[in-house]
Amino acid sequence: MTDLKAQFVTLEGSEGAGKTTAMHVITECLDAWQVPYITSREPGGEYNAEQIRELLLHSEHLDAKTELLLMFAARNEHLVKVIRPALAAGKWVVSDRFVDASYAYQGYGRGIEWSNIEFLEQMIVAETQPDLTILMDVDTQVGLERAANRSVKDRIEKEAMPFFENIKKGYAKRLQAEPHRIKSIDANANLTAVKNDIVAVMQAFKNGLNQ
Ligand code: Z5A
Repeated sequence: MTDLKAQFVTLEGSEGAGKTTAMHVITECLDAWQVPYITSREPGGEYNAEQIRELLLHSEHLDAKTELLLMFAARNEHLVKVIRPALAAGKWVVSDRFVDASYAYQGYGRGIEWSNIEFLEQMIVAETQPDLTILMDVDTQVGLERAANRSVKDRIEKEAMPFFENIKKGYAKRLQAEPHRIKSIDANANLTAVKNDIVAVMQAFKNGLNQ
């Protein structure tokens, strides 16, 4: 077991970006480093938050502001009951999506003002910011073609192309604002190339911790 301080790692990307594969690669790195960790996801990752996820993904209609507030309500449960206790116990946390998704989806996708999301971020996330975010950057058309193979689409996945183009712009804005934390991977590439890129990002991150 290595003595690396527990880190908070998040995974982001638009529809069909390949986050499932990315999650496997990240946990393989953590296994190899012999660090304790948990994996989780948003919306969800905790009992109440999973109930909210059901509402978010399977309700017939939700107003955009309701959607935003529910994302942050779920996030608060996730933070208070899972993320902060794990980090305090010395475990790394790897979350499939976190607050950047709210800026991309509710901000750019739904058109909610950035300042409203910032307000909620200060209130709910506060100092529990990710140390590293891996952004799976896929062309919208490629991502949608990959995701088209899914048998059942949830409420958000049913959105049309322009919505997902806006998501991509939202993530690009986050990347531009925080290039030290967010590392973008070309998720259009073949699986081997994507895996190698993720391992390289993880290794560089670990090297930075050792300095
Ligand atoms: N949401 C939000 O609006 N606001 C928020 O604050 C948060 C979330 C936190 C649920 O998320 C929804 O909540 C999500 C955003 C919103 N809605 N959407 N859209 P989720 O993470 O549970 O659902 P998801 O975005 O649909 O992700 P996913 O299905 O878990 O992962 P993915 O990246 O979209 O896809 P994948 O399953 O990893 O890969 C798709 C397919 O492509 C699969 O068959 C793979 O084998 C294939 N694939 C993957 N990589 C490659 C490469 N490199 N080459 C070829 N084929 C590949």
